[in-house]
Amino acid sequence: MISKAGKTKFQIDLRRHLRENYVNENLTHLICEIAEASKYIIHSISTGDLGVAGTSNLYGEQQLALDVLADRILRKRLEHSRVVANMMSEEMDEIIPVSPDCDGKYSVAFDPLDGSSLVDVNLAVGTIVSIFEGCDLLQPGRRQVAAVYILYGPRTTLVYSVGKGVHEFGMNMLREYTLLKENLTLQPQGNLYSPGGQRNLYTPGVEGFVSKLEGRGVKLRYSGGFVPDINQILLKGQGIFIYPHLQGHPLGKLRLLFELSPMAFLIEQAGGAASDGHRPILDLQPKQIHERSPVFIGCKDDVAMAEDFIRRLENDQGSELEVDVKS
Ligand code: FDP
Repeated sequence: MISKAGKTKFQIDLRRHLRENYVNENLTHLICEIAEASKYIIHSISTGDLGVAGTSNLYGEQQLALDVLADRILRKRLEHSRVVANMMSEEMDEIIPVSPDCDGKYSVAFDPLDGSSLVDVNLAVGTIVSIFEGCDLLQPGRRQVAAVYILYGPRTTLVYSVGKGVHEFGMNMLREYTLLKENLTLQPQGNLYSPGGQRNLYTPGVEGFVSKLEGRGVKLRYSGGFVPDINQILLKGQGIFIYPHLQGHPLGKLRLLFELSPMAFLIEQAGGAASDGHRPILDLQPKQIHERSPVFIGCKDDVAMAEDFIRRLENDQGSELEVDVKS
């Protein structure tokens, strides 16, 4: 409950907030289970082994022990939730069936520990979750019914949307999530930017766009972690994050299903936009689980400006955007 002065009169926990927003019982249960899992993940991050697990994921990247742990924690929680039909994790190479009965159930795609290369240097990391109704996970992000991320920074916060605005919760001393801010909203244009990828590999449209931003006096604010960088934009109410197509890497780096779709859902809910440089991220039909896409995400006008630069300076629209999971 928010008073006229914008102050929280008393603490509203996550479950209560979901109920007060008429979110159905199963989805409420699912989001609360994800929140429960995050308590064990933050515990592992704070106290766990930062060494290498000795395994590697699909892309040949070494998995830190914490990736493996976070993945296991979330998977177990979802498996036993009784409301999940299918799930897939950024750390796995195929969809994991949980229940053959899809009725009233949800399918969940998640990145258990995004930004894991930042763990050893003690920078902020996060968990990202995308939720669809029924069994199908290979759907455009616009069909998500909910998206959630948890940011493990100096404080642990959870941000969710079920398509009725974007809301931020903080973990208190009792490890409960209580409401911090409701209806996070983005301005049309921002004064900060978070650019991923190497600048010397930028294509003419992206280089033109970034130079234009810099000419406007926009400040560089990049943490190297997708969750804290998106959280910064949502909480400051402005800014743009890009991980563009690069020379030699036409699909950029970030994964559509585990990272981009859920963040695009949240950013659009806050009045912003997310594009692959040509069309909204939420309209992209994924063909493969680990598909990647370039991304320009944040304030609406800034995203539109990025698209405009790419349209004018790169005439090979979409030609390079075929599926490439190896690059
Ligand atoms: P990480 O590899 O550390 O897990 O997609 C993952 C991600 O981090 C994002 O969190 C981050 O924005 C991006 O990759 C950083 O990419 P670079 O390795 O190119 O810096």
